Amino acid sequence: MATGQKIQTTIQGGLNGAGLRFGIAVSRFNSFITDRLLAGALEALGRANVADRNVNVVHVPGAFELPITTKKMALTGRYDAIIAIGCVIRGATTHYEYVCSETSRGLQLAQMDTGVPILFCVLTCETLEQAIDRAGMKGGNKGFEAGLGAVEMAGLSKKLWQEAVKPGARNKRRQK
Ligand code: INI
Repeated sequence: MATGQKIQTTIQGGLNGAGLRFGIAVSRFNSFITDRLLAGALEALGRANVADRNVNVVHVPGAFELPITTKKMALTGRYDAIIAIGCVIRGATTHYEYVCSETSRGLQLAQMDTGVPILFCVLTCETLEQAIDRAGMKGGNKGFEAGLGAVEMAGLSKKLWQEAVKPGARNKRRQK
């Protein structure tokens, strides 16, 4: 725009999680990987000033159980964002496809139904090596990325909610 006029408002979440509350649901299946993703997520939350007392970790058997668990967690109203951690690795049968598709579909439904952001930190890998790479090796740690994403989405959701309840509230406060 060459008009010199400011015609847009940018709204985004920050990376300071002080005062925000987080839930993490983590699957025991492939725990060699999910333990590392959990450690990465907790490290990210800590670096973002999230207090330990504001983080609850819930353990589930496998990725397939993440949707119902995160939905129940979201419905408590205690969390500003939730991280779903799992690791699905292709096996000899089609079981992998069912677990992957229902887990991703279920997590999307859970966040859409509840309005609470649910971060998708479920690795869907062809091999164990691919999973290891994404749990702290060559591919970084997807748990850490999900932790930062959760802080951003928690903050963004709060801002959008405030905006919906009281349009213009954020801008008025900023002008003071
Ligand atoms: N669960 C996983 O989290 N990862 C997998 O790789 C996996 N595979 O391959 O079977 C898996 N299966 C278990 C599933 O998530 C449920 O816990 C189980 O079917 C009981 O509902």
